[in-house]
Amino acid sequence: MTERPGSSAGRERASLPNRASTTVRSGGSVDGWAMARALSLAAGALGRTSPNPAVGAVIVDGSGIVVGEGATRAYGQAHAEPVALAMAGGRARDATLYVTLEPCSHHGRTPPCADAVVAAGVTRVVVSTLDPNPRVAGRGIARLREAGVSVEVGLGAGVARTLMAGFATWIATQRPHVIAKFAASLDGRIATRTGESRWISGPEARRWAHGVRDHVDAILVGAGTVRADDPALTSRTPHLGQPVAEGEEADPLLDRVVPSRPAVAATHADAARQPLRVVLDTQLTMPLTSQLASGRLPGATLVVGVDDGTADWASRRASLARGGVEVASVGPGVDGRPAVAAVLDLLGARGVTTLLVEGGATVHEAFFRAGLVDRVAAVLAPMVIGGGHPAVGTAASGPDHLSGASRLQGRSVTLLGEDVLVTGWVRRPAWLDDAARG
Ligand code: AOF
Ligand code: ZN
Repeated sequence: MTERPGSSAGRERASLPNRASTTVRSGGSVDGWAMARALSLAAGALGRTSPNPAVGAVIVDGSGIVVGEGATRAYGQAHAEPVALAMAGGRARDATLYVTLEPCSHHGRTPPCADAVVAAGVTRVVVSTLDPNPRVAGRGIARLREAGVSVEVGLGAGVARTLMAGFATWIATQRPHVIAKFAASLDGRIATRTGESRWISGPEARRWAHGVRDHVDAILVGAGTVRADDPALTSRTPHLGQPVAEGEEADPLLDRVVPSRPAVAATHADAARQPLRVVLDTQLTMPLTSQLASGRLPGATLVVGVDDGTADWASRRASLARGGVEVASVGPGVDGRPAVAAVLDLLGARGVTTLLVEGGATVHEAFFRAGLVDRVAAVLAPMVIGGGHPAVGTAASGPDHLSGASRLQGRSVTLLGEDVLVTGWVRRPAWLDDAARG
């Protein structure tokens, strides 16, 4: 199954309004645009389903009419298929289901989707990718085939897997997928020597950054960043870019593919959710007057320190707790700060599948040094500061040799206004490149 290059007709269809019974007009393969729509729905649910993967499903009847569609709901609630099947009702009989992940075969928090698909009389299922969850891993497809349903696997697999990189990492390691993000000058600085940082990147890049926050599960910064910038770490610009068009690459890190939320938000009880905010603060010395400690922000804040057993630490913990901040302790790393691997274990146990690390330099360095960065998103602004604070580490830290540098694979370069966004993988999950099986 191949994906055709995006056409204007494909784009138009892929952005059809979120309602059933939309007639296919002309040209293009039904498979192509229907799966593009399913991928758009999946992308729209990112950040609202964890630790469940965000999946999209579209049901098309024999005359090419969309009779149902849906995306995974919040964790513990419906998977994508039952949402689409409920919309289709009796019109699912003899129809084709397009779904970005293999329908599940297990009794989890919800009954097996594969059984619901069979019971509804769907006769053909087009799946982007198998489920990396070992409880499913091909069994959903086997179950469909045993029931006489025709199943094809692989359409849109690259896109679907990129959208599910966080889930795949979490299911394999019980830790989140880590994206290190920073905005720097061309000489790699995030502030002048006096600490001035507003603004190095332009409005488009800042808007993009809010869009990324909207589909990660958690954002992490160090206490130094809280002191220097007093950030809110909320997502305030959820509407970015275009829906996924037929044949187009979709990537949650790239502006143009983050779909507008409204069509999907209507299906989500927690549409207004915010990512978990995480602060690494060894001694809990972040200001109680900071926005993050104020208790006035939507969503939750978690401060992770290293409990030294002193009454001081306990009393600072109590002060933070009074502002509605949760405090956790993990063991120290070599530098006495919270061991970042332990932080990932803690977040993974809370169902965080994708973590956006926003700095500052010490925190970034800790994640790079521990080899725990999966992906980098660097915004480079067309200016040279000529000194000041580096984005990662210090002039005195870091590897002795370039062989110790984190080189990026699978790079993408995108213009964001006057700035350049460079993304790439430091550790590319093997799952992304597995040949689609089926
Ligand atoms: C699907 N469709 O939309 C999603 C699936 O605990 P449960 O019942 O919610 O099951 C969670 C698992 O189901 C999850 O780990 C993944 O394997 C699969 N997710 N499956 O058929 C969906 N989100
Ligand atoms: Zn399911």
